[in-house]
Amino acid sequence: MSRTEHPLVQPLLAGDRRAIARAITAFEVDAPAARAIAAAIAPRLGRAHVIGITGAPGAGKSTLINALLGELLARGRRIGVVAVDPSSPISGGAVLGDRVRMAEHGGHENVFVRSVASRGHLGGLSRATSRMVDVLDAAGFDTIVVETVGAGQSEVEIVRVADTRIVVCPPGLGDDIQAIKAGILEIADILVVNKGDSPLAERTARDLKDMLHLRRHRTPPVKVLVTVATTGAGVPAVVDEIAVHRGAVGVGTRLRPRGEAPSVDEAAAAARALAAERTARRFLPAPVPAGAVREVLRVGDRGVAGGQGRPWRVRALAGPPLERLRQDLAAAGYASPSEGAPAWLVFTTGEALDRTGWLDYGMFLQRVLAAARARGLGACCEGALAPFHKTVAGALGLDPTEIVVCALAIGRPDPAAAAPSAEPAPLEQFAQFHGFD
Ligand SMILES: Nc1nc2c(ncn2[C@@H]2O[C@H](COP(=O)(O)OP(=O)(O)OP(=O)(O)O)[C@@H](O)[C@H]2O)c(=O)[nH]1
Ligand SMILES: [Mg+2]
Repeated sequence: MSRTEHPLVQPLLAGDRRAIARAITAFEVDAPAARAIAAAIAPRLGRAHVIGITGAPGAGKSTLINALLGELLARGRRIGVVAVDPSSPISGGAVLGDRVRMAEHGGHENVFVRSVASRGHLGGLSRATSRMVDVLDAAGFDTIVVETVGAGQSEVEIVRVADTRIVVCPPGLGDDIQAIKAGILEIADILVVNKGDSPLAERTARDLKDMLHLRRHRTPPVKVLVTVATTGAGVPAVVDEIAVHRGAVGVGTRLRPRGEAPSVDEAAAAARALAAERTARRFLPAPVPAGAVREVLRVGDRGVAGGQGRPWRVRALAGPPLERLRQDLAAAGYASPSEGAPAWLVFTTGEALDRTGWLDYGMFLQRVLAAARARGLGACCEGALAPFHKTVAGALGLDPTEIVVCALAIGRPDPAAAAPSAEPAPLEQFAQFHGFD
């Protein structure tokens, strides 16, 4: 590999606008230079706070961003904007529209606005957007705003890229709200009802607040704010709330291993993860953050009926303690079905379990598995560990009453080595139906 740095890198890091624009274009068209630039700026990333703004077409996202720019500039920020244009034939004018709507501050030396088409990214829009955010981050913008239309894939992208997600809702009647609820409401860290000058706005805000009650508790709690983007009314409160959220979650979400990203909608993600269940056989060396393990175990433990005891004990191992256990097990003749996992969860029980106890234990394990997968972690069940009880007990200093159940090897799965999914059995083999039509 050449050691010469790409000529765009230094000017880009110095904030040169032409260099920024050219680097973004390189990522947009996936030019050969993109890789070299990405590698050179990688160590400089993670300082910017990324705000994702999504919502229905015409909700006023671009107008709101323009108003936010004014407020953020007044607070001394340097802001980069990436507006993803769906580039459908219908909204073919959107790029121009965005430019006009953000033109007020677009020329300010502390603002850089770039519209990008959502089509034609060889490496995928999500990656391209993420890289454009990287360019702006490396160039020293402390706040980066990404606008996408809330339809299909784009909200997923915003979840990955943004530290703080704002969903902009137009005022509407009940049915519109239901449509919002079905999709993008779940991802919001802050909900903004824009077009507050409409008589329906307050009502919409109330409906949204009611809906939030049905949702899982979030920290910080999701606020519903009303704005008139065209006049700037309510915008300072949005910027205040953005600061609160930033304080709670920090910056650089897109750069963290997926396991550490804030969970979006735990239940839905867990369900999807279950459906995509594959056993991981080999793992990448990336460590699993302790916070991710804690959350996975908390999710697993949830759903226990009130008052019920917990038959499970878990030892989470990484680094040298895990290495020692592995060595002891290998010496005792244990052949692990997994390779290179950066963490193990060793499950034990301190009780003689009856049938109900084992059912509970199995369901607990399944929840842990689903939670791990929902966080982008792969898992491999070390189901044959029980006969090596003595070795494990010795290595971990288990209580004399404790019995080894199994272990889960977890980590970032090596995609090249996933176990083939099991052939689905014909339903008749295990299920009978009685009394159906
Ligand atoms: N009355 C009123 N009109 C607004 C407000 N905010 C935006 N608009 C208008 O709504 C229209 C759409 O605004 P945009 O900012 O382009 O909306 P958008 O969500 O970015 O639209 P797309 O990017 O095409 O999805 C424009 O005509 C704006 O002037 C507001 O608070 N009140
Ligand atoms: Mg727009």
